[in-house]
Amino acid sequence: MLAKKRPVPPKIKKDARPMTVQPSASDLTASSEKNLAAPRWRREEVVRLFELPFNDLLFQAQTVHRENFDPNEVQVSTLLSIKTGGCAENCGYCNQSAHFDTGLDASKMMEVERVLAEARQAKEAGATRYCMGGAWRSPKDRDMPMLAAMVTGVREMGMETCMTLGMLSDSQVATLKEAGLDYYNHNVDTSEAYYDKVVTTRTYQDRLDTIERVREAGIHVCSGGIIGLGEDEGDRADMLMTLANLPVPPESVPINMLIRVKGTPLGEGDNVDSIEFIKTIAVARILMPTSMVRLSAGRQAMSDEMQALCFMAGANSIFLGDKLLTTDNASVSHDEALFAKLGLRPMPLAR
Ligand code: SAM
Ligand code: DTB
Ligand code: SF4
Repeated sequence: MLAKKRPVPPKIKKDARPMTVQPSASDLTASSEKNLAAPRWRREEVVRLFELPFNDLLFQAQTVHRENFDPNEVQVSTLLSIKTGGCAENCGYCNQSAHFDTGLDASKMMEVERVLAEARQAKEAGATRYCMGGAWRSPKDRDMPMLAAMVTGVREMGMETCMTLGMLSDSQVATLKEAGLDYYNHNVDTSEAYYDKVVTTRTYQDRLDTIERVREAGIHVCSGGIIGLGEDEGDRADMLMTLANLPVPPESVPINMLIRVKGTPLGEGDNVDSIEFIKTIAVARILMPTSMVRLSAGRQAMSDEMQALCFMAGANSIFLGDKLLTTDNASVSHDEALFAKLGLRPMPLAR
């Protein structure tokens, strides 16, 4: 279990506004109108950040981070695949697409009680948010009562709830909101220009439409992307700009390093450059000062030093648990040792 004992926290200006003001959900209407005239971030500003010398970029990101968060606290989420494989979409990175033969065993949706038993264990291990993922293009309406029961049950344990189920209709969003869903994960994954190199069974606009639906229903948005799809720095800049210029930026921004899965179109290729990955985290932190930036998939292949630099660059959330959805994560015992070495503490729940 991750140590929860907290020394006296350093003085953080909790009420300090970020250098670039990020609106709250209640500012939505006013800021959307403003945004029509002027996006929060212009492309040349974002490109300039990527072009900064590494030390300057990291210093700026760490400064923004300290203005908004306790730099030694990391939010801890745990993932569970509640419906695995057989997905109708053709995302070129994914183990769970029915379009590729990766050797993964597909399975039906898990029973509610089994999900709740797993969630209980995650809570004991130190998670404050439980993220349930379903390999769907979109869930069926007949699945919704069970999904709602999972949300309610996890919430009753005192954890935040997150789901990622693909595209949602208005009524499905309403059902999840009513059940008490705190976050919905729906990644844009890359830039709009690069999107059809990665997936062709849906459009970028489909993604943005679901994000907007979730936001309008008052559910917090979790949206980020993957580094290592063959995109270039310009695509990374565009992806982060898309997120940061949403009427309200996502409260959670997962940055995944591609896990190459054999049998997928992206199964073979060069490793992502570590410095490029860390720079992407830093730019995400600067563009979205008050969001949780999650160092997501790929940590099992990262050295402790690389993860330390990601935390320095402003990452302040991880997935804890030996498994992500279908692939291996860094082990819980390794993460406990890493937290101890770096003096990191799990972030307490705000509720
Ligand atoms: N089907 C839903 C969807 O696409 O939103 C939910 C599950 S999907 C697995 C959630 C996210 O996991 C993807 O958007 C992608 O960012 C990330 N992901 C999936 N496979 C990955 C991989 N091999 N490496 C890194 N990230 C991955
Ligand atoms: C996110 O951005 N990353 C998580 C979560 N959101 C759902 C998923 C990572 C999946 C990695 C591949 C797998 O385990 O199947
Ligand atoms: Fe399906 Fe999601 Fe995998 Fe795409 S990323 S194939 S939508 S499970």
